[in-house]
Amino acid sequence: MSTSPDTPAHRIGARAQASEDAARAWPWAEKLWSALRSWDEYGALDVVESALDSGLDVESVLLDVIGAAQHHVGIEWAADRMSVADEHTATAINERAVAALPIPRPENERGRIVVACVDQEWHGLPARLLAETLKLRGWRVDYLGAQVPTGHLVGRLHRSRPDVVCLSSSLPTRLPVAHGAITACQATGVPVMVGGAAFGHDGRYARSLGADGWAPQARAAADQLAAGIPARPAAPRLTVHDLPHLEDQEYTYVSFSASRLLAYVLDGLEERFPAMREYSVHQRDRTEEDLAQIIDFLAAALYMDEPDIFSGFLLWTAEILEARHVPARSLAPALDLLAEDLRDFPRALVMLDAGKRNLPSAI
Ligand code: B12
Repeated sequence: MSTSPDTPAHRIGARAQASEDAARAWPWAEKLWSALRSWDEYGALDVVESALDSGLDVESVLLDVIGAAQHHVGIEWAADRMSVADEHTATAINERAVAALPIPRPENERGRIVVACVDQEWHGLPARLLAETLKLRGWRVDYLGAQVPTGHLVGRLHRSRPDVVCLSSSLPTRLPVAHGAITACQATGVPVMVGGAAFGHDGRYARSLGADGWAPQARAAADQLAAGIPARPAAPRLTVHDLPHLEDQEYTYVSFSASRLLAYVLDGLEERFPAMREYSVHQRDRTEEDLAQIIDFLAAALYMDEPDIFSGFLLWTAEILEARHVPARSLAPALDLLAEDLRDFPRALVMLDAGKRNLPSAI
């Protein structure tokens, strides 16, 4: 995977500029957050307009005001201070705010970039922030939005022949799909840059999946692309060439047995965690949803051979449950049940054990 060809001095300069912009933008991000919290769409648009009038540049309003406020939405939702409906409203208002920004047609286009979320990935806003940033930096951008089926994405690349395709994913459970999308896009001869929270804070999952480039944020991505687009990919390859451990079939087994594993754990939990017998229908539904996600994250961790993906998600789930006053104690017996069913799968057992040991001791 190519690294940024710009110099360290350039990078430090760009980072200092970005943090200066972020500091100037912060009061506006707080104002926007207040408008989002009170579902005040017109108030939010006024904040954006005033921030621009105060001299903040459009890119800073996009990333340091709208992006920062959106990030805060996630923190408040996780802490149960915002409902899912509040989060949806805030995201919709922020999407409107992005659309209201003055982003002119570039006079001399640098080249053409396709920006898309991988299939099953609904987090379109992070990709949209990237797409608008690239437009501001002079690229012609085709923004394809959330959950783009890989076959249709490839069809578009054949027709529009962009210089690079930027693939976004926020959830690590989409990494197997992202891998298929990366190799399929590369097979068309178009280099692939990836980003979004799924790829890890240091981009290590992007490297394992053979992407041609990765950046942590939209600004860094735009800086890298301005310094030079990644090289055209080498010969087409199969996904298993990047991840030889997949030959053990553990990922395939867990992902194909997900529904059966879920039913097995749900049945067994009633025995091991008697408090569940008193659960309301709503609590039962939530538990089922959480367990389904735990199995999906185990599958993703097996795919990548990265126990941290699983352990990190369990910790996150424990925090989410505790914030909602749902006992997170049911996690440990659920992991035991999974381990019993998956007793012939050594990598899964290591991950389940590491995940259990990593849970907060109070659980
Ligand atoms: C809004 C939101 C949603 C919305 C998305 C709507 C939309 N139009 O985007 C909806 C409601 C659909 C949603 C659904 C879910 N969500 Co959600 N969501 C969020 C939230 C609050 C904001 C996301 C966002 O816009 N962030 C703002 C931007 C600025 O984020 P960013 O990643 O930093 O973006 C930058 C970089 O990543 C980079 N970048 C992005 N793409 C690319 C691509 C390339 C090529 C490059 C180089 C760079 C790059 O540039 C961006 C700008 O600088 C986050 C919380 C958060 N803090 O992010 C949770 C969050 C991502 N969601 C989460 C979850 C769990 C879910 C659900 C599973 C919930 C559920 N139980 O159903 C579903 C899954 C849906 C799916 N299949 O994808 C969790 C993920 C937890 C985890 N451990 O992985 C988070 C972190 C919430 C939390 N606080 O815990 N969600």
